[in-house]
Amino acid sequence: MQQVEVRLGAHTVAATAASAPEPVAGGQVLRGRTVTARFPAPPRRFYRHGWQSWSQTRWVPVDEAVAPVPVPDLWAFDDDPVHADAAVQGGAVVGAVEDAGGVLLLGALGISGRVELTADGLTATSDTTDRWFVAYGDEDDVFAAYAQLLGAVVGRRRLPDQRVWCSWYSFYGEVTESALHDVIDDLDGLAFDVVQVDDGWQRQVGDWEANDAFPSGMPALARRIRAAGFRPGLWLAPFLAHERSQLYRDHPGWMLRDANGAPVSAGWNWDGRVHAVDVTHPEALAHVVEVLRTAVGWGFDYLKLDFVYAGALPGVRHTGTERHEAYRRAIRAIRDTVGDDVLLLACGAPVIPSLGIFDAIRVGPDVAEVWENTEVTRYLHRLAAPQARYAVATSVHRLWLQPLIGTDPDVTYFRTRFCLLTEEQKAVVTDLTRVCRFRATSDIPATLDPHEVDALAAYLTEDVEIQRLGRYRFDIAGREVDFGPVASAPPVMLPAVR
Ligand code: 9PG
Repeated sequence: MQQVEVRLGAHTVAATAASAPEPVAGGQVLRGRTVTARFPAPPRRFYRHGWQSWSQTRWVPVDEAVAPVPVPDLWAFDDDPVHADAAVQGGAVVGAVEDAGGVLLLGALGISGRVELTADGLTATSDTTDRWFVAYGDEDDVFAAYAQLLGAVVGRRRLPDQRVWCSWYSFYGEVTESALHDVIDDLDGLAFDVVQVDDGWQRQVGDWEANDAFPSGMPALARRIRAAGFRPGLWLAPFLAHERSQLYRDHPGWMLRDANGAPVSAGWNWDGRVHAVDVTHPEALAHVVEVLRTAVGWGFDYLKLDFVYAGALPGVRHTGTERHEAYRRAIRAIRDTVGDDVLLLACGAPVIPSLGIFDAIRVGPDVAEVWENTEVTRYLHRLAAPQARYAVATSVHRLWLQPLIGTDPDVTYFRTRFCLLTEEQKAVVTDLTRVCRFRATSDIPATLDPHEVDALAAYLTEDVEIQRLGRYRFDIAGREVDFGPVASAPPVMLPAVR
């Protein structure tokens, strides 16, 4: 390691790296498994980039206390469990600080790494790369330059605007074939591209066959969706095995294990423990790939692959491959199998390792029919739990990814029935879906009032021009929209209960 001076525009930043910095477009490249960049000026806020889709991502005041991820064993989906107890602010792959004059960004030119806020600078470490981009200047410029270089390393896939009807936020786990038949009829005349069947169709998480609520089977449902003029979409969580699944019972040897040989917990959901498939096990990966080949064979060509962080959890792997590399090889195998024409949407996904392979990614936690779930935020510190406010806040902070991948902010609502969001709150979520260029809802026309059906129909066909005016401000078809009050407000939390 050596002390180096890094010229960044008119500024010079002191850094430590393995060798002299190399100039690139918009900044410099530092080399080393660990590098640091010292603050050019006293920092005010730290850009904390969450590990996976649902992990909180925002500008954190530098003096804000670090809230630990609560009970990572149960809620493995909140952030990277490896850093659940970190004592300092940190984020995955990229980090930045804002001072009075600009933004200092330090980001891996690779798929994994951690950037932490230390007393006098940003410190970055990675197991998969020794190349880091460092830049200082205007926020948009430094993030755009990073996205450009990152895309050259990990790839990019551009996605046309999407208009998706998704079953989850109306039916949740109670979805049935006959209910979907009614919805498909009801969607007639609405300009959706995709009708996506979410969680609830499968026998068990891990057993990807139609359950008794889908007596005609999945190929028939895909045909029905397509006959109605929509692209058939399907939800799967291919890297999970529920403790009550056949997969888990039949193939204990395919599960990711901890150092003591016990199956790793991938969280608690569906009324039980879920485990992670070791995607480096050749038979396990062959099985996962076969599941996806089958789904495509049924006629679904829009696949929402959920809870895929399970492929990158820490643990003892069959091959010993680094966890993010293991994840990436598995999703690459999936892409190679389904081909380029199947639209792959990542959800609950490690963000940067998904670039270049997925077409789109969920960029925030789930929305919900409530603005804030105070029990889970205030008492459990779970900003990744479903609630509209933090879904908006995290998604807004991920827009710099747009040149690399489609950004899915989750669904919006037009309905007043079965929804506790105010008109203003629904408008914020709806505007976010416009900015993200990913318009989705679970609303069922039959449960909407006539003026709500009209609003939905207009939303699906509108062609709005969007211009970014600032970190949180946008011009949406001539209207100025400011997400700042929602996105920059600190989370409302009490001391954690652990
Ligand atoms: C299906 C859902 C939907 C949704 C996904 C994902 O923290 N949690 O307990 C938690 C539960 C569900 C969840 C995310 C987090 O939702 O984002 O769109 O597909 O799975 O089960």
